[in-house]
Amino acid sequence: MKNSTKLRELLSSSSPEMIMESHSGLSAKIAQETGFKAVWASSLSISASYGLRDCNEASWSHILETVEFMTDSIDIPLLLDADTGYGNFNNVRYLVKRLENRRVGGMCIEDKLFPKTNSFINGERQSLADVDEFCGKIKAAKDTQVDPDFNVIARIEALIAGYGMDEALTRAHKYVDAGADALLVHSKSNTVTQIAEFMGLWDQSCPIVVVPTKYYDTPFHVFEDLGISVVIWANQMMRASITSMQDVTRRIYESRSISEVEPTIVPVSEVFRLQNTQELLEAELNYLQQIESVGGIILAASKGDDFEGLTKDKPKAMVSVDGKPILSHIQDTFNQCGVKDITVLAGYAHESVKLPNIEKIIVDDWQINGNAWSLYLALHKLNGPCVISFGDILFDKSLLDHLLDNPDDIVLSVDYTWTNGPSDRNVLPLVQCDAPASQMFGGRTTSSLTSIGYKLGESNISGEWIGLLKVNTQGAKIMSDHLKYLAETDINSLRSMDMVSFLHSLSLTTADLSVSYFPGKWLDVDNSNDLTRYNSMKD
Ligand code: SPV
Ligand code: MG
Repeated sequence: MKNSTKLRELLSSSSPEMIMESHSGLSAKIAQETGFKAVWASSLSISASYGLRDCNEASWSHILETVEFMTDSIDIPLLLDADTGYGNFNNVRYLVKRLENRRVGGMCIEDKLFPKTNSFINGERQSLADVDEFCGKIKAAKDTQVDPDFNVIARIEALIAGYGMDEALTRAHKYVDAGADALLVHSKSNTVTQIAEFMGLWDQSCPIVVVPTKYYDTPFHVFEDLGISVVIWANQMMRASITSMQDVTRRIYESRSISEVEPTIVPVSEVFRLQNTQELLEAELNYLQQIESVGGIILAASKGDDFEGLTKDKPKAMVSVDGKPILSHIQDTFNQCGVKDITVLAGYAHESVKLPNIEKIIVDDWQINGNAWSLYLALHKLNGPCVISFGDILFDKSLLDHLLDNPDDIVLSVDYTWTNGPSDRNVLPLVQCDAPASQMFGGRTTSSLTSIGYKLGESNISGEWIGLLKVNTQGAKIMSDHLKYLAETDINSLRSMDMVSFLHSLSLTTADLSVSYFPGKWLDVDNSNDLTRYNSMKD
């Protein structure tokens, strides 16, 4: 049903209906959720929300813009408080067109002069519009509307301006004759008596709307007894928000903290709900190119025996390098490359592995279990694109970018300049590949892995695996299937297996492994010498 028709039904219903003030998309939505069947776009409230006075300081196009946000956020009809129509009959005609285009159910125009002033500010000193001129506006509005159900409500200010009951009644009849669909009879009396008197004299030739801002303690049944059609609660949302904003800002100012107010205000999630954020998230799935999120698994269970006192109460992954733990460096590099969902396998002194935004899986018996076992414990995380890293390496972001750019299923980061590494290292995970890296610009940066191990013949070594690899969805499946296979066939050997042996076993059975060649720019942090080396590398 059209908004205009819905509003028309409210105006003509046999018992009084309520319309709630709103002044923004948000407040309109709240009114609708509460159960109100229509909203009053109040000039006072909209002006106040702009920080302006209610005397046409806000231009009519400002008002219409707000109205547009309001109608967009609700399905119930909006009745616009259109002041005097923002000019003469011609402005009214233009206004009606614009309102119809915006699915506004109706407008209320008041018989005062432009620019008008709010009725409660020296109301008795305000001049009324000439009756015939105002009837011309009503006629112009009715002649302009295309939708026969669009509602034009004429507002009578005679009682407020001190012109008396006769004037109010005369105007009421003339406005009905001019085509008004309903009349808003305004009163600033503290009691309903003035309205009651009017209703006693009124011939019921059209619906009557009231705004009991000043006679607020009138019981609702009185409106019913008087034959009122619609009661507008004209400004309570705006006034309530002022009370609330004043209270909350004062408390924050005085306590210099937001902790006291936090439990008294809605959570941010409620704001998101009112904004219908969920709909956007769902639409994004439909319309935005989906970037697969890449997970990160960091194998950091071991102690690191060569750090002496440094690993007394924490694993080597938590040893500080350049002011923060190695693990934080890895996390930062992961994050910079878009790897956000990070899981750490912690064993030795696992309680010391505390970093924000990292999920921790605890590896029991870390002394006897190898890091392939750690990976097995993280099987549920190996269900899509993923980067797997040792917890004791530092590497440049460009290295990870390069790795992630490789589309192959399982790709190992390999340093082809491995012979330049520190000479005090003994067992290195070396790889042999189909083709060596080319150091020429634009040359070979990837190859297929043929063998991985600690003891490869000196010849044909293509490089050193640095302890970093990535899998795509297919690679993750291949890898987790192999882990499951090992667990089923020989769980004890899986328990003691390290990653190099695991990758070797993987390469022998199912998978094609690739390498992403890279020259240096990483460091295996195994002892205090490496820490010194890191610092000198930096300098
Ligand atoms: C409004 O809400 O802006 C009105 C009603 O026009 S009143 O403020 O009572 O005049
Ligand atoms: Mg108003």
